[in-house]
Amino acid sequence: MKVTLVFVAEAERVGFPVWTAPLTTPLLATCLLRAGHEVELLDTRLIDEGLADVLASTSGDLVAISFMSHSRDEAFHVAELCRAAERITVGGGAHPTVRPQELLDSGLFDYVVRGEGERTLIALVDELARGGRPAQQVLDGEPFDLGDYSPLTGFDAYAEVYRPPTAVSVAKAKSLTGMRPETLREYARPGEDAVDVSSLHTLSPQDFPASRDFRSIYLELGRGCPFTCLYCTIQNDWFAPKRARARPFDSVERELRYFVENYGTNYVILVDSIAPAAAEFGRFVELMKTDFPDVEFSFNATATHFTPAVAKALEGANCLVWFGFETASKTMLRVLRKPGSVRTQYRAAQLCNEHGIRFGANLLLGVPGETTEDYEATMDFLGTTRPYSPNPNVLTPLPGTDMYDRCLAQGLLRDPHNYRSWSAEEVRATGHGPLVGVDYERVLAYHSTMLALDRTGETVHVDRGCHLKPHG
Ligand code: B12
Ligand code: SF4
Repeated sequence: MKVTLVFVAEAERVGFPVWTAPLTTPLLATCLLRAGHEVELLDTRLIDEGLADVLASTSGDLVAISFMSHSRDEAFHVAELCRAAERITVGGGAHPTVRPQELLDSGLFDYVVRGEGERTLIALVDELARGGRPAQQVLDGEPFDLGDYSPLTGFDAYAEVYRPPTAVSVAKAKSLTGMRPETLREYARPGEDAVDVSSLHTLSPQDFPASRDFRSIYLELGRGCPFTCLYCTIQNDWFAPKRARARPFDSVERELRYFVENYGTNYVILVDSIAPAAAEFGRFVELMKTDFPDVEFSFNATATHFTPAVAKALEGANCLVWFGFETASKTMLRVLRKPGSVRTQYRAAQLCNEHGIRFGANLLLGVPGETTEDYEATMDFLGTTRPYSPNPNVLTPLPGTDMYDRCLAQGLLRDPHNYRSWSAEEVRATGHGPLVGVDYERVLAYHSTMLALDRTGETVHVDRGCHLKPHG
């Protein structure tokens, strides 16, 4: 059977709409191919215009659509177009997992897969290919045996993402930078309609925020997070099992080598919720130090997992650690059900500074009940520890989390059915945020003060949504 796998997400906007190809659909595609099915990939961010025509030109009998909550409306539109063409539609990913009934109630989806899709999607496609029709519409994803995780290879749909072009037309450069064609012509190659992307990297961050050439990939060492942070979708074990599972190291290493050798990958982003908890994390760090010293890598860690042994192993590695600190207020840490304590956060940051390890700090602003004292405790922490990159985010409660349910019950959600993430810019422009009763003027003031502490000296983030930062 032929399957069209569609990834629906928000464009990463700056420079190129997709900076890093997702793992999700290439991994599902690899599993489907291994099971003997045909596959084609589509990513809505790479379609400039004419989505309907592009979809109509695909030929999968079944269209499998992956999306997070904030992209629900676009994903429903894709499903609508496919349904009109009488194709079978299947939804999967974070939003279908937390709100399966919403998909069925829309009448646009034949099936919804909750949680991990590798085995369940194949079982579904196998059955449909045999002419069967599963009785259930909501299928619980059977956890993937990571022992079966084949190394991924490149897919044509993402060729320009794995290795972005070194030169673009003046018209493209205009759309990337918003600069006038006359000005851009000064950067163009003599007599040619081509601007070297390296010259765009020299522009001010307002015009072109990336100051270097990123050829990045996402990579998984394993899965599982034992914690239940109040605001995070991963708190649910129906999203993915909480127990730790490790991917065979050989599979990780082969995938990494493939992308570095074939696409010149120079940045690896581990998507693991807590990378140092992965069984082979130490081996991975060693491999990066010895075989790929020029390839930078970033990963998520909790303060509790950042032990002296981990810090020692990372000394001299070309890496950036992202800590989900969120706050340094004792009260707020408890409210958010974060693992560890303020003391462990100071210890983790201190270990980084002692061992010369660059670290970023994910921070949540606008949590109901947060006081000026709470914000000041976080400012003290940032001022003392000086993360390389503080990354403040406005809290938008995610459906399927206890944070969302509590805010809903207390009548705090401004628009419970709008799942879009709020950026500080949107809060500034509208004068309000996703929650009622939160002092967003104060949120914005701290947001700016935190950003001002940035030490990167270069802009490597996308709208501060941070393309180089998978987050827990
Ligand atoms: C890497 C990552 C990112 C990356 C890359 C995202 C991407 N484009 O691929 C970046 C940093 C860009 C990112 C950004 C955001 N992310 Co994010 N991200 C993750 C993270 C850490 C890992 C995702 C991943 O790649 N996993 C590995 C792949 C193989 O698995 P998977 O995607 O989970 O898919 C599996 C199943 O879901 C299922 N499945 C998925 N799709 C489909 C489709 C079908 C048909 C089927 C059958 C099955 C299926 O099968 C897959 C294999 O098991 C998760 C948290 C986590 N640990 O899972 C959050 C997570 C997905 N992100 C989340 C959010 C909210 C965001 C942002 C909105 C945050 C923000 N405020 O800006 C943005 C939006 C970005 C965008 N452009 O649209 C939430 C989603 C919650 C929700 N209800 O939707 C998560 C769950 C984090 C959380 N703590 O709650 N993110
Ligand atoms: S925020 Fe990180 S540590 Fe907390 S539940 Fe989510 S993935 Fe786990």
